[in-house]
Amino acid sequence: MRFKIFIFLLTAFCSLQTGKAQPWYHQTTIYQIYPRSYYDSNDDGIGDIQGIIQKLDYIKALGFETIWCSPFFSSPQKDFGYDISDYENIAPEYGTLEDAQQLISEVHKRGMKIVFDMVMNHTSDQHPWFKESASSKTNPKADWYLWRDKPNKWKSALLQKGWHYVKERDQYYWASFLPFQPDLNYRNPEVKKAMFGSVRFWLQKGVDGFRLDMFNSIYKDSLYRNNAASRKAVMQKHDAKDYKKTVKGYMNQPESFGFAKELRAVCDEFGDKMLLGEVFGNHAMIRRFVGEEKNDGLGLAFDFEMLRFKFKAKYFHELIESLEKDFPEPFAPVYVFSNHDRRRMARRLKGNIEKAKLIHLLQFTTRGVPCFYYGEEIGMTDSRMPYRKALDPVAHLRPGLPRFLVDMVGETMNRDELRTPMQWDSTKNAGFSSAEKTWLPVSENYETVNVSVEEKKENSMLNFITSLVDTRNKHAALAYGNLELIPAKELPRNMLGYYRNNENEKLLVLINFSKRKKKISLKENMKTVLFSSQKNLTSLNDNQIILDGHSGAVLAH
Ligand code: TEU
Ligand code: CA
Repeated sequence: MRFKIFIFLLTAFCSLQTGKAQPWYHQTTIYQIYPRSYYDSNDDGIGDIQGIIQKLDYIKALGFETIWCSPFFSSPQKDFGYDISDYENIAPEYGTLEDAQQLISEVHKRGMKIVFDMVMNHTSDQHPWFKESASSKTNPKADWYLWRDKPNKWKSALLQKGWHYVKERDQYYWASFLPFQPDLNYRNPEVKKAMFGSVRFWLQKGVDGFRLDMFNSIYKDSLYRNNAASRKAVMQKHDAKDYKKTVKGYMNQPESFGFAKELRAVCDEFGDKMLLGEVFGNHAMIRRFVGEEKNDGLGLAFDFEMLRFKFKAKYFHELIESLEKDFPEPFAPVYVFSNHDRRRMARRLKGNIEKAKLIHLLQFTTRGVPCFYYGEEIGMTDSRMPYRKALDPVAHLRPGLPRFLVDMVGETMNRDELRTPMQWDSTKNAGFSSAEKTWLPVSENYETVNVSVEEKKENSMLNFITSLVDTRNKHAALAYGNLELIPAKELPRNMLGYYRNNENEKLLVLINFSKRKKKISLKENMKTVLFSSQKNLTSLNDNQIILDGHSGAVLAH
């Protein structure tokens, strides 16, 4: 007993010393891989698990700790893996269960972590569970999905028809996303048991956690009320105004917040595991998923508002301020600027790599977890591909919709454009595969934008990202220190500045969003840790720093 108390005190003391009171996943850095596009090890034109294994040293050298892989489980691939037909097996084009196990252990050998993508909200319509459920009203799985005699007025997440007719049952099933992705019924305890079984299956194999697909819609209003009624059921006084606008009868149900805690408890059986929720909504809503009082729901959740950032100091000042206010310790925000669904950063910034560097500078130096999409480290951009030839089913939903309208809002309906193969070098297929045809065409710019070219170029995005992640890894204050924003009026126009402090160090981050050169007088003598640009204009002398247009710096005492 005494020994136990001693160990307890010792651990408490050590965590005070290192500041590591938070779980590892609040201090980590995440690199997202879209397996189909990362590296093709057997030259069939499709990226695979062995391909990822071959590139682990590359990711390690970049400095990332955690890898999140988009799904590679058994699937008819109609939504490229987000339509799962067996949660405990691997689609043959990606490899085998042994490959997945090897991936986990190779990641761990390098001192890194790996999280898988769990799509719990829906299965594929080819999943044996659904086939059985759809076969009659009386089979043992009849109640595993959401069946109704008549549709209500809900629309799918894509604002399309969400109820789909099945003759065998003379009924409709609900699908929050695409018609071939029927939603599971978590009010049936057997469904929950089966899904938690699959979660445990992977935890037993050593996976470090999960990214959770479409977590808002896990539960639907049990009475299938049209949206007006369900608003009241979950709204509370402190909800922000726009809550009313976003709530839908199939989203954000009280049971979903409870489910987050149950899932957390399952993970806790295996130690500290990352649960990263794909949650849409305002901060108040996100807090319901991560925990209102304590961080006892999902460990982390995305805030996708920032994907549509404005390249302005004011925008980021407000973003950081609100994230600090709404996710103070023991919570941690996630800083995400691109993923496998939305436009890449270079595309949003019209190819301006110096600007993109600044967003990343902010992403890795704020308090929270940076989540980084593969290829961003070389400044990959979206290809432009006609919607009618798209492999992505989403691109075919509104055939009459003029492309320029989608462009105008700064998004794309064709997710193929941002899922093109990783550009490794200037050889055939950008070194991704030596197949005649890759699953998606390699981007046209691969001869100039690739890992091998950028490794040799001093001022490249790749070299910047490598030093940036390294800076974050070397300075604990960036991973877990406080964040103190400098009031805008103390800085030149369109500049952002903040301190990151812990018990041992104090760092200052300065970012010039303007295209004009800026001079800042520092209160104390500081030295440079990192500059976003190697240009001569960015310099530090006699307590004064001159920042070139669109450049930034990290300084330390
Ligand atoms: O996405 C859910 C989602 O609502 C969006 O990000 C969506 O992909 C986008 O608005 C469409 O243009 C998740 C996954 O991230 C996505 O890849 C899957 O297709 C989807 O769920 C279904 O599982
Ligand atoms: Ca392959």
